[in-house]
Amino acid sequence: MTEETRTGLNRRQLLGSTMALAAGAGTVAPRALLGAGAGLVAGGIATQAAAQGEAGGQPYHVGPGELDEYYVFLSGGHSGEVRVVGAPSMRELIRIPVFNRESATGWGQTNESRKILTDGLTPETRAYLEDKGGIYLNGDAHHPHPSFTDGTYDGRYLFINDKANTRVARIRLDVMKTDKIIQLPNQHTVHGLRVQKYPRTGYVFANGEDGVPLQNDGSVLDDPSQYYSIFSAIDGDTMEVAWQIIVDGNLDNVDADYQGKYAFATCYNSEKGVTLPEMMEKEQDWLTIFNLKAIEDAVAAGEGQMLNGVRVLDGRGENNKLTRYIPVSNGPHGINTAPDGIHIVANGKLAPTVTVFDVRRFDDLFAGKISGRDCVVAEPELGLGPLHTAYDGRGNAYTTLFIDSQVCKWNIEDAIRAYNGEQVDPIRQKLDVHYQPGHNHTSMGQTKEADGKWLISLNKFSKDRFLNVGPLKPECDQLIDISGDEMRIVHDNPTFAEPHDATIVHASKINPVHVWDRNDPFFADAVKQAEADGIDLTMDSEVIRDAADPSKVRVYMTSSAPAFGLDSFNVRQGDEVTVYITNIDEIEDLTHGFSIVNYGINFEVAPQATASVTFKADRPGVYWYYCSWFCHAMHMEMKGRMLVEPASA
Ligand code: K7E
Ligand code: CUA
Repeated sequence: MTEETRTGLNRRQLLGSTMALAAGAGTVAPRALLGAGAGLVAGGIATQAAAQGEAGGQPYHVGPGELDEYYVFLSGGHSGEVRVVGAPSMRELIRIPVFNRESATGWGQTNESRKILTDGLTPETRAYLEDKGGIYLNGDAHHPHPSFTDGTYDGRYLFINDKANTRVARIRLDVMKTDKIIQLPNQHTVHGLRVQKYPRTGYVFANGEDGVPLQNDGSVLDDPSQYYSIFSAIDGDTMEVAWQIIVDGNLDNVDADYQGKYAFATCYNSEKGVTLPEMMEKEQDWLTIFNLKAIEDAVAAGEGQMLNGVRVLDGRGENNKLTRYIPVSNGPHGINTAPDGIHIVANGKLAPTVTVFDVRRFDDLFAGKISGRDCVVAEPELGLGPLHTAYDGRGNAYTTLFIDSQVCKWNIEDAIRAYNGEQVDPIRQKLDVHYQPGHNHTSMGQTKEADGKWLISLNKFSKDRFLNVGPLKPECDQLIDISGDEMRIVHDNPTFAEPHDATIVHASKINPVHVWDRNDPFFADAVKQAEADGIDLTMDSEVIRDAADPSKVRVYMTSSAPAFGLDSFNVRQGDEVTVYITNIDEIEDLTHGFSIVNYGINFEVAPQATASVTFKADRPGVYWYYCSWFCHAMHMEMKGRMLVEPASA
């Protein structure tokens, strides 16, 4: 049942009537009343608190100047970035460039970001990108997940995958900047990504989706019997691949337990097909379970093979000691561990059911005492196209139904009772969402501290939901109040291309700094080079020509509102120029930018940071550089000239 059908009014009618009422009431925000439709219709003019109380809801309006209770980390999908949004307001706070090239911050252009974007590439990729600018320009980010300690978020890092170019990135949450990106060797695509919850992260698990030959050098081509999918565990502290497992079938999504013993992945295409009909042949696919202790023992014993610098073990087939394959209906998609630490749910996708496993039985499964299906404790039929499940910490689960365009709320214990033959219906409510939901996520719902307050449904289609913007429509994120017995949609907003997944983290878990620390490793290379040149970055503005290689010029410049340390500098046509800008302002939010006109250069320098760029001064003439972030009343005057002397003929 939707909000519309309960009140008998559609949103637009309701908005119209509340506008008029709000004008009379003076202080009541229309948006607050809109969400509290039931209270409004029943009681006439109502305050937000009273109306929401009557409807069993919680306040969600965040007024001007008020702060949100949660950070939401949304993947930017094929935009390749991470977006940080506040909940419940759903206001976008910032975008963190990761796999993309970003114009405002200079991500992909500054030396600091290019080091991060290139350091972890495989040698083959490095060679491939050599004549293509050295970095990938695209990324397909799906799964943003913060690091854990003891079953809940610890505020250190956020990890995210790039499906398109087989990479995993780490974002430092203290500065909200990407600090490591690695490309996984031997693997082809990273789809599912989640992290070890206990005792800590620990491992970052990364599913290889597509199968390719182990040595993918052209020696094997159209022979799918020699294609392999790979499961990787990355050490979240060092961002190095700890080990890899060859598996049967294509891995889709992954999650981990609260005991630190197992990771598990949904798996489709157990047929190893390469065409759609081949992939759909069988009725059943698998949940693949990874036994972390057994794998670590095998790695320590030197089993398997070293391949491109990584220990690769074989986890294929029945009764190997590293993995188990539990049959589930064809093509499962999401896999989600409940905050009770016991139940995990595989979402049917092509089947109308979800399959509930009891993680406590996995020990016996590996010991050979029970069979895979003995670990299944429920399999409720929820509707068409179940993709992902979230939890409220009160025993309820919320599953997106892609084809039905609904979120289904159901009770885990009742589903278990029904599976055992009792006459109970586990389904509590089905809520229409708009439209075709993929992931959903509850506040703190992937931790043992699930608080059951908010659910975000990430809908793939928005159709008529917003002003038409032409053939390419935005996606639609909807905020749902799950604090009461009934789910209620309280807000929706368009998003761009396209958040697959999100994580809702209580603000108390994240503690970003206000200005950079001058000792931050992010610009340690610049500090080191300056020291070698006898430069104090916070004091000196100077041009230094390299003694050993005179074609190299280093330009050091402070920036302090409203002036750069140099009004102009001279270089020669053909010089390789590196400009280091150090923002010596200490005031929070006083960011400067550095752009050189017609040289295609722009980047940000936040307070107390140093940022640098290297380019070839191959155009002679006068080129103004200017501060690109509006920093001061005389911001327009914050500029200078680069004078490029023509090479002598
Ligand atoms: Cu369902 Cu990539 Cu998590 Cu998209 S995945 S929806
Ligand atoms: Cu500095 Cu604008």
